[in-house]
Amino acid sequence: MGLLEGKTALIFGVANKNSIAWGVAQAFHREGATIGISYAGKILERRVNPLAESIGCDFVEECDVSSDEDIADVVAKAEKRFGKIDILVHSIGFANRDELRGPYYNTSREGFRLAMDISVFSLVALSRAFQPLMNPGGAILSMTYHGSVKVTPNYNVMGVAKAALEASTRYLAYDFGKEKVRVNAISAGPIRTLAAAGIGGFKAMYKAFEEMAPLNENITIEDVANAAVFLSSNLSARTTGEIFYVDAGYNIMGVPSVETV
Ligand code: NAD
Ligand code: 0WE
Repeated sequence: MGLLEGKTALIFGVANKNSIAWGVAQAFHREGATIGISYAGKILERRVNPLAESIGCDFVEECDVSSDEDIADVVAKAEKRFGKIDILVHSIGFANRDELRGPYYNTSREGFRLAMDISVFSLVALSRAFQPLMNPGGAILSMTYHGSVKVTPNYNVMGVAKAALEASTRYLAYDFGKEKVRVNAISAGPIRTLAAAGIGGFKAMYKAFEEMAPLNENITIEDVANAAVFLSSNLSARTTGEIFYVDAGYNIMGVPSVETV
């Protein structure tokens, strides 16, 4: 029997087959969950529809999380279709590309606002909007990155946004405790997804990551997805407000290893 049998999950942030959110959708399907998918923007529709179909998911809704109206619409549709839900997955991040290079102090006011709105406030807004639909025993999950606590050159405003996302995870965990809903975040090592495409120096960072991490391996969307299964299932029933690292151990290192590999 699957770990998520009888549970309904809504997953935000599927862009294509490389998306972490898509890895999560597949793993949740494998574990017996009923799945709804949300994506941003009409152009993604033709990519996301066939993916959803392949796991027998026919709740596929467009939602731009910077729009209160879009959020209200997807909540109404989810309520109509599912009644209650058990799991909410937020796998969304965005900053203007020109904010992801050069000094952090060059961040513009509007660039800062946009990154915080889409990457952080959206978790708060979705949590509030879905709160009346969440079953006790449910879970809310988001995706973060270690650039929130240690400097990753060029990650810039996204690092600051992830710090706010992780703090939001703790405040939401407190709020939702009385609803018996848990709120956690997965801190994933670098993965070549759409959100990593075209980032200057990503390839070199990927290689350096592999050398530094105790397990000497990069991580995959399947690794993240399996952790998401755990954090959304009853196996993690007393874990909330936590930042759960799926990074081959990279974050525990203080200096790179000088041993021969
Ligand atoms: P991705 O590009 O596949 O996913 C990002 C998603 O955000 C896309 O589906 C995109 O459509 C969505 N999005 C952007 N603006 C939106 C808006 N206004 N409304 C709704 N959705 C919007 O890339 P990914 O790597 O799977 O990213 C998912 C999450 O994982 C992000 O929070 C990212 O910061 C985080 N993360 C990624 C990595 C990595 O190395 N790829 C590592 C750690 C954490
Ligand atoms: O969270 C992320 C990706 C965040 C991201 C990426 C993009 C690229 C395309 C947010 N917004 C955009 N906007 C775009 O236009 N990661 C953890 C992956 C990532 O991104 C980096 C990294 C790593 C790691 C950017 C600079 C340095 C390192």
